[in-house]
Amino acid sequence: MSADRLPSQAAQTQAIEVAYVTPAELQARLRAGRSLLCEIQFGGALRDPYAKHPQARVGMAQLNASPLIEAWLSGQPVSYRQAGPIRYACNEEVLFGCVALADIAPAGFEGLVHRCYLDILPLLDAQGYPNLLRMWNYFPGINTVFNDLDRYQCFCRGRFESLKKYYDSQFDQRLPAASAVGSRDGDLVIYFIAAKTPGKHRENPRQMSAYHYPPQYGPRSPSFARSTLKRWDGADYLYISGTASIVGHESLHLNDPQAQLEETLHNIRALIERSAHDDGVAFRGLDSLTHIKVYIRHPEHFEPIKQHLDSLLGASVAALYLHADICRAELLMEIEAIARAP
Ligand code: 3EB
Repeated sequence: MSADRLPSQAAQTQAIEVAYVTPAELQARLRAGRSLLCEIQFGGALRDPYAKHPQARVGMAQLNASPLIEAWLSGQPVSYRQAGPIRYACNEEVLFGCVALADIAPAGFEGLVHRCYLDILPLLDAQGYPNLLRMWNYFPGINTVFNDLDRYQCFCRGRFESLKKYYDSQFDQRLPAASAVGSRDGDLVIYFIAAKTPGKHRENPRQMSAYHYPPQYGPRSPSFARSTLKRWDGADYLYISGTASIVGHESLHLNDPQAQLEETLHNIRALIERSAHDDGVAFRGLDSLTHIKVYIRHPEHFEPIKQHLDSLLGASVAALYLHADICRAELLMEIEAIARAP
């Protein structure tokens, strides 16, 4: 159906696409008629602090040579709105939202997360985009311990309580794909894709569902799906959550970045293959990846990781490399990705 559409027509109706681009490349896309759904900058300062579109700055340095913007674009007209601290952009199919909150003192962090999620969820219902597909969560001090829990565990409890309260008996089925990663400084930044129509949340056969992790990882388990499959704009998209060297529920290959990378890729391959098989989508393993974000704890691991990924995936995959803390102290890296078919 979309194959006999002219590319220009398809581009005009495109609901959503992501681009990792320089500011100049972004300007070119906007001049070509694209609209911004949201702009995320890693490190540095906001390009245009008074822009009308949703945007955020994440306090995370980029390891790539030239700094890139994560730009979420639409070929359809977009309207911009705001509800309290949540800024969002809507088109015919998606609502893209973004919140940046000054990260308050340790004792208040869990409550901040809880309130933030309880602001987001009813807004999505009220606006008619009730289906969360993908969420990103960034905050500083993710491995810092406060009152026997680290901030990731505090985050997980705040997120769990709000999602459980809101989704109730549908909790397991409605959790979206997500990333939760530690920044160096700055705000708690949460951004998300919600849609009028649902996606399909898909788990990884090699990993226990994070929402079933045993209590050794924290009093409330991480509330996210391993991936979300969504068909739009004439193609199938698999939004793959942050993925690390975890098999079952255990971290593997401590202190071995190369082995962690290979285990992570094994997990991503398994997710893609599971969806290809169960959903009958024509994914071709890692060849179907279009975008990756690679979070690296120690900058000295960047070169070997990039070399490995370049030789495995080729130059056609857009990549962002970020200096970040991973939620478990023993994890050295994490990769999130998007796969597309055809
Ligand atoms: C894991 O598999 C590694 O808490 O939202 C990856 C992706 C991870 C998302 C989240 C955590 C999250 O448990 C960490």
